Amino acid sequence: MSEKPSLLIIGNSNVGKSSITKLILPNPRAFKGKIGKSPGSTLLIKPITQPNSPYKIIDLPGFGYSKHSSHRREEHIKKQIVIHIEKHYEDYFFGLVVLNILRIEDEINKYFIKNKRTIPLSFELIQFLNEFKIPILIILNKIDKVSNFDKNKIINLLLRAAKGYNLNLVHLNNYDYKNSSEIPYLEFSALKKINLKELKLAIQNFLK
Ligand SMILES: Nc1nc2c(ncn2[C@@H]2O[C@H](COP(=O)(O)OP(=O)(O)O)[C@@H](O)[C@H]2O)c(=O)[nH]1
Ligand SMILES: [Mg+2]
Repeated sequence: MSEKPSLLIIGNSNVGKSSITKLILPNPRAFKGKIGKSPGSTLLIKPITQPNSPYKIIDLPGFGYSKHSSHRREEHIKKQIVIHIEKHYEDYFFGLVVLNILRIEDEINKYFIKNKRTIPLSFELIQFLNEFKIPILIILNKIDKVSNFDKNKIINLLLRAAKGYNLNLVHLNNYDYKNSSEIPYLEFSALKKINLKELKLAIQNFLK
């Protein structure tokens, strides 16, 4: 059934998954998905592909909690994601874990600084994808919304916290494609198309 390999785009609602999907399609204008609309709380898996794209894109919600649904509902979605990945992990050649750079400090403070026995949900998601050997790139989206100073501060905090969970994050520019023990990250702006070329290149590299 899976003719084309799949690219996973995963992250909480409103982080920019649909915006990024649109940017990496060969024909962005033909993109039918909605930007800025949060999907229903059920997991709707609708692969997005275009005739001249060598892969299909599957957009999934992250492990996070949103204001709009109950904790129980979110747990249910998380379970569905787990079931989907367990069943289809072999179809995925690459995954983009999309984070909103503005939300990182809060998440790390909540889970890492204040309560050392919990794990930030983004890290839990990354470890989960790691277990299934799906190579990932962490996209720190919406960097157009922060100053350079704050961007560096947030990234340093993220790298330090990740180390605490044995996750070695390196900038995509310093990432060694043969060393799978490191996880690359890339600061990004879907709005300003910052690092779009680098993202497309990374996808091509993993597609090989
Ligand atoms: N400032 C800024 N806004 C963005 C960026 N990426 C997405 N957005 C906006 O964030 C909102 C949610 O984007 P969307 O792609 O629908 O997120 P999704 O729910 O993860 O699919 C929309 O209003 C987008 O225009 C970005 O890089 N910078
Ligand atoms: Mg979306």
